[in-house]
Amino acid sequence: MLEGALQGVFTAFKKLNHAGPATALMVSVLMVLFASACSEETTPADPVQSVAHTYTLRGRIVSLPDPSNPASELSIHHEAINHFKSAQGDPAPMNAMTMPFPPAPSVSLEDLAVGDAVEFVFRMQWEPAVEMSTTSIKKLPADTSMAFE
Ligand SMILES: [Cu+2]
Repeated sequence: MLEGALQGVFTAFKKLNHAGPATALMVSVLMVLFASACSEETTPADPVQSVAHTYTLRGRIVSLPDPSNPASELSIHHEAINHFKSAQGDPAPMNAMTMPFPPAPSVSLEDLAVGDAVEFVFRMQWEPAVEMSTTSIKKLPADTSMAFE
């Protein structure tokens, strides 16, 4: 899905480079529409726009980064994300699943353990480059149960 979205953008930019003024104008108009439909962070003056969506999610920690193992990572079994959006801003609901949630450098995982129920903020950036980051995370009460449990 990510690759498809990126492909579309690259194709659009390629066309933009070789197109005449009318087409370039049309593409600009489309990009403005796209930006306004697609929320939180946009920088309209920039030819390569930033497109990102932020979600507050719940899940259970499956693994934590281990400094002695570079391949280790924060992964979380997250609840379904029914309001997840594609790069174009279209609904792209995600089922509950375990996946990596790379923490932003400012985020501390110190108090967390595998099996903890957590609430966390996930930022999905699509443009100018695909980038996923967990911008905050907090432990929920031990008796919290998830929708998938
Ligand atoms: Cu997922």
